[in-house]
Amino acid sequence: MEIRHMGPIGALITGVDVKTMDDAAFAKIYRTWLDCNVICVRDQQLQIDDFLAYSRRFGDVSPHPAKSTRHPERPEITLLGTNKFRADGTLDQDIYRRGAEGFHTDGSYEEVPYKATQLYAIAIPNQGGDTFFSSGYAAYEALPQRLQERLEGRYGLFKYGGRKQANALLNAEDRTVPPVRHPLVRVHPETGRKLLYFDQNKILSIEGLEATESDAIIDEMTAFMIEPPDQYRHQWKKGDVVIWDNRCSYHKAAGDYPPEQDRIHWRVSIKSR
Ligand SMILES: O=C(O)CCC(=O)C(=O)O
Ligand SMILES: [Fe+2]
Repeated sequence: MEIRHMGPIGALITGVDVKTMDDAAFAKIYRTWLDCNVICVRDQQLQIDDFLAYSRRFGDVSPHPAKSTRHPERPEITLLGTNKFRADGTLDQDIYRRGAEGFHTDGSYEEVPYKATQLYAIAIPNQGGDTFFSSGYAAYEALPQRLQERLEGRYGLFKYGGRKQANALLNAEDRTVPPVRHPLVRVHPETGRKLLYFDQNKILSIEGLEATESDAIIDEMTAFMIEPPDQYRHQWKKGDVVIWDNRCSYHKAAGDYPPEQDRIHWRVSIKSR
């Protein structure tokens, strides 16, 4: 097994088969993942059960609330990039640009947000379609001290779709779930490092602040998230298995590939046991 560090975050792992990897090899992968926020294991040939079995080594696999994009027979699997053309031939932007509306974390609308998200590349376009990652640790460190102090001990209110109510992928009955609260400055449960937890697409407000200050801080942090520090840009190859630590990372899809080409992933959300 070879591990190549790709920059301040991100590692590329080759020379291993996740289907047959022993516990010692997995421990090394897991440690690298904690250290690097996001890892790619390249050149994997997986069936759905293989992908789920490997994913379960990280935690419990949990079906995504967007039921319309679940695999028809395997609800734990979300399909990214399938059915992006409607019956009338028009492009469904909610599917094509899923995850491309800025750096975010997954599942901040859940009581316990996902530990990790993992994607397996089934089909990759010949241009565009990269995924960007960045680090919640570096974001916290780079935040102006004034904001670090203002946010310490404070909670954000989060809801699927956020202030824009961008919830087209949810079934109508799933749109009324109440917001949940999460501390905005957190300590990672495994690494012990301090991080900024923020999601511009799902945050509604910061608890305990006047609306004007809350909105101003959210706008300032959203601007900061346009180019957060410590980024890694993943250029996909078919057979890549990429997992990010969703507790301390942000990500976004580039959303820029030729729509007539396929870009398809299997995706799982993973929770802590
Ligand atoms: O398609 C991608 O590159 C990432 C999409 C995304 O945000 C996600 O799967 O959570
Ligand atoms: Fe995402």
